[in-house]
Amino acid sequence: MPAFTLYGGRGSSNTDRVRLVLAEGGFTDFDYQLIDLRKGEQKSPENLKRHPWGKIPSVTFPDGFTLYESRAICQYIATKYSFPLLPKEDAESTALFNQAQLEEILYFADPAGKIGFEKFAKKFMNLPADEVVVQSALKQLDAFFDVAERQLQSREYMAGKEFTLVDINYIPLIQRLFACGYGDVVTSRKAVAAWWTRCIERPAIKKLMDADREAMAAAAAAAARK
Ligand SMILES: N[C@@H](CCC(=O)N[C@@H](CS)C(=O)NCC(=O)O)C(=O)O
Repeated sequence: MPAFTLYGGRGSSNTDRVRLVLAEGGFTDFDYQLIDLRKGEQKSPENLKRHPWGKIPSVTFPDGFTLYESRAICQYIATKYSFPLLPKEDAESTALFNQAQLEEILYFADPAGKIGFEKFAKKFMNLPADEVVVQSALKQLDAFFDVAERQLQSREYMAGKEFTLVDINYIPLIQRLFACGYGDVVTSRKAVAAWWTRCIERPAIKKLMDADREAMAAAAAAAARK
């Protein structure tokens, strides 16, 4: 029996966050169940039992333990299976890690998520992007990456010298920014661009991102043939 089941979906950046942590940890002993967002399966009674907000991802363990919220799932899995993605146990390392986690959630995820929704997700719903929302989110992202640029001039990764979960937390939404044509918020800043390259050149991350890119291209080609 697999160690747990991950309920997630294609194109879901929050699911990808968990998949990236599992890939980086080299962990394959899990079952992956796809929830189809376009069919609204996330709002089904079964999924609501796992995730009271009717979203993905969530994980369930054979003993019934269930968890949602991608960052909480990532942290739990990294702790449970001892992935080297968490800070050292001293108070200062833990505090800096928590600080970096909060910066990602409070200053980055909202504007980046808005661009992902307006420019990426809405395409699949045949809805037009709200350009006012996009422009305002881009301004916030520029301000965020200006700060990140200064920080990354004196550290290799978001929480310090080591690659951690916090760096992975950024990857799916930055991928969406590139997919939507806004990769220059990263590539135009020297230290941020170097950090991004360090992250995506990690073999396990690269392998998963390449596989996802190929799968997306194949799905787009199949849809175009219909
Ligand atoms: N904060 C949550 C966000 C979860 C979330 O918004 N998931 C999206 C997919 S990426 C979803 O399920 N959307 C469908 C819906 O809200 O109905 C997390 O990090 O897991």
